[in-house]
Amino acid sequence: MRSDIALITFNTVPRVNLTLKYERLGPMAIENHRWYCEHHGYNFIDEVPVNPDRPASWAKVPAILRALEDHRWVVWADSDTLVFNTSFDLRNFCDARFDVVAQCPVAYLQPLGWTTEHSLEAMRLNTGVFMVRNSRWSRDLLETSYAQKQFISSGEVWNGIGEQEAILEVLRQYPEDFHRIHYVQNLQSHPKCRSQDDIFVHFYGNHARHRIPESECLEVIQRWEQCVRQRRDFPDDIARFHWSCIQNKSQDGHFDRGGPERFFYSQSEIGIT
Ligand SMILES: [Mn+2]
Repeated sequence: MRSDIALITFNTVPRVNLTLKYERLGPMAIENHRWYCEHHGYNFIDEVPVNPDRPASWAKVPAILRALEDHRWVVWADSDTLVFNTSFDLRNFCDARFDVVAQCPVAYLQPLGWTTEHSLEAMRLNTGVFMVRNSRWSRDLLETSYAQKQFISSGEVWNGIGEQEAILEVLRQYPEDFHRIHYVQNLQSHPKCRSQDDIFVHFYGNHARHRIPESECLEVIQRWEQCVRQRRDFPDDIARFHWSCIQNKSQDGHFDRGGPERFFYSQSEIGIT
């Protein structure tokens, strides 16, 4: 099938796998995105070569470059995102005056208490979901970012640092190019702040503190999986679902990245007391 747009989503279960995120949410996201692509006629790519010398998150950069060889626009969506607003056609965002389409960082982060200045300084581009036009500038951005080897982290558990920091660093060096990024309002949102029109919801983060018994997490996740299979709207317990995906299976606290407040939730939002 030929298409002007490709959407890429790649999931891999890490060798040291401490949460349900990549084993359960990842495959759900692949199925959900595949169906979204069929619905709108986008090419769907879910096989991506991984360079064993870097954390898997880096694989998005060469994968996008490869897909740009035969598409006018390439959409990247992480395997921790789900499409909620399936009727929205991403072609509405394809505007040749811009090279990158991204969620407006201020709209994304303000509900979480971030100031405008801090949002723009710290997260001018969130690479969880973004769109790239096939242009010389975009290819240069991706190639230069991939060469920023100082952002390659090591350690058996990924610390969340990687390709986004590399891309942000390159962007910071060329402020005169900021206008090439087209900020839109509803491309992706934090689960806590989702509005009706938001297309992707990003269930970001991992290694949250163990707070919900695993049997309860599995019950929540199974209900959500069923909605993906049956193409139904997702349930209302979005924060509890998020937590069920990102919390550590074990209580030992070895890779504990924090409790609910660290992820902008209250205890009651994730259904604990
Ligand atoms: Mn993500």
